[in-house]
Amino acid sequence: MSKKSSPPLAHMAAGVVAGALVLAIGHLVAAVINPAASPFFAVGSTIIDLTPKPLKDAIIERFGTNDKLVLFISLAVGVAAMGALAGALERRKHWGSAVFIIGGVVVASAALTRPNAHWWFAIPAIAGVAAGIAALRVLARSLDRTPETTDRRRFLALLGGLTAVAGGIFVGAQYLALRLRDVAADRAKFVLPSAKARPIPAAVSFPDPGITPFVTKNADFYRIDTALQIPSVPQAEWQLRIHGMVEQELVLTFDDLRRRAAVERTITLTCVSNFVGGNLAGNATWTGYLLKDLLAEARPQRGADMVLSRSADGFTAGTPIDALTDGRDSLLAVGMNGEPLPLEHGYPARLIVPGLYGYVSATKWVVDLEVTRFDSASGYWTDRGWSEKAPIKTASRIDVPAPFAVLDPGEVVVAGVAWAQQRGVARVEVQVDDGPWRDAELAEAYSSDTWRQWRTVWNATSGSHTLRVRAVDSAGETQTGERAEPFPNGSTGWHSKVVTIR
Ligand SMILES: Nc1nc2c(c(=O)[nH]1)N[C@H]1C(S)=C(S)[C@@H](COP(=O)(O)O)O[C@H]1N2
Ligand SMILES: [Mo]
Repeated sequence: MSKKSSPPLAHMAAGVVAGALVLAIGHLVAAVINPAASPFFAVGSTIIDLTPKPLKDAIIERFGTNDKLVLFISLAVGVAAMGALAGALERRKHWGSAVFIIGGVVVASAALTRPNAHWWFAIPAIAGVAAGIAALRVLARSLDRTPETTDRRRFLALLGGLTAVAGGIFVGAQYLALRLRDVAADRAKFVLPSAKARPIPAAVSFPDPGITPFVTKNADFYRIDTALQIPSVPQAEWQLRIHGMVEQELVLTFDDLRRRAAVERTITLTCVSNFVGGNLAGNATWTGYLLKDLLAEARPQRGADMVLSRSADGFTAGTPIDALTDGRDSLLAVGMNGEPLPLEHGYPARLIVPGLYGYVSATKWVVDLEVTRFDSASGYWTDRGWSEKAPIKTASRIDVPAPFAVLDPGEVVVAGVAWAQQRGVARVEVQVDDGPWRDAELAEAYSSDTWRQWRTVWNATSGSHTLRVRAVDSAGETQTGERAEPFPNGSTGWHSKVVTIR
């Protein structure tokens, strides 16, 4: 039985390398066909769509916006485990190939059920599995020989060589995908329509170090989406179809848009998944077109109460049609802080709706607006249990002092931001320990759709103290202190911070 005496570990290693080759070849073929069909992305996106809500929340809470990295690492571990199993089973009667074929069927099914999939989305999985099986056989054959030192050395060389080849192919495929659809170069050629925002007065900002800037830099703006790879939509290919319950269906290209008047608006965007005190909120100046004008051209029918927006990669959001037509600054945005939209923030076009959380309104890479009804359509997150309608709740945050700061007694600046989009922040109050709530000083309000800076100077005494903040909106409604999780329609509760004074 010397034929089967090669160590199981060697077979498992062979399986892991063959598994890496499945991914690499699949990724390469997908780079040519459609990056969304890559085994890596197809399975990853399917996992994102299927992950139960509580698990997803736990991951986001623990890892924040590194959630995608966590997913990639889990995928790599999963593929390695499957490869090891295949390698171990390949020792007997090529059962390892069966493992790869079953895996291939799962991957191909994931690819075929992606939004916008075509039958050829199965090809990367098939090509990858074929390459993986071939590699597994070659490696197993090399192991099946009497395990003498020279053969062992040859096996290790083969293993190392194939690992390098798999890695090289993966990196090459990434590069090829970028070159074939160089959307960054396309973005560099995008000319923003001219529009002038109302200037931002200096008085909207306090000079205190560490305070959140009034306008968030694009590079610092939070990013939340289900996209494992950014959809690439070149400007020449982009179209926005407005259809459904309308009198006049419209298909708009950028040439069409350039004949219309553009506007610029500063609006604070907020994610429903933001925990109290979290940083999933940002304020930017958006260049774009008023959605109420575009919708008016399509003439929505009576009875329509929702617009279902859809992205190039199949994400959807259901927005009350009123929020798009009631006169607020709801935008089809193409620019962010004077630049074309960054790729990860929706290039070439997205929606921005003041007063609504992003998941029901802010569709990035938007290509389709269907005028419809809440009783006949629903958005991505609504299908997963989040509320159908989600106005942004009044919130306030302490940014200064920094967490766990240790400070000297005396005058200490406490400062931060507060938001209540559409209503506006009228007051901010701060409490030290169990003392009275005192009014903070407010920076000038830019508009009711933007957050507002606040500050107060506290005469700190030695010891450990708890600072708390709450905002009051312009209707006189005080932010609730009742604690609620983000699910299903936004967290509530007062942000507090413990500071130590020497
Ligand atoms: N295509 C697409 N658009 C999307 C999402 C998404 O997953 N896919 N997420 C939404 C959510 S939940 C939020 S909070 C905002 C975040 O926008 P940002 O990443 O530009 O900050 O985008 C919205 N638009
Ligand atoms: Mo969000």
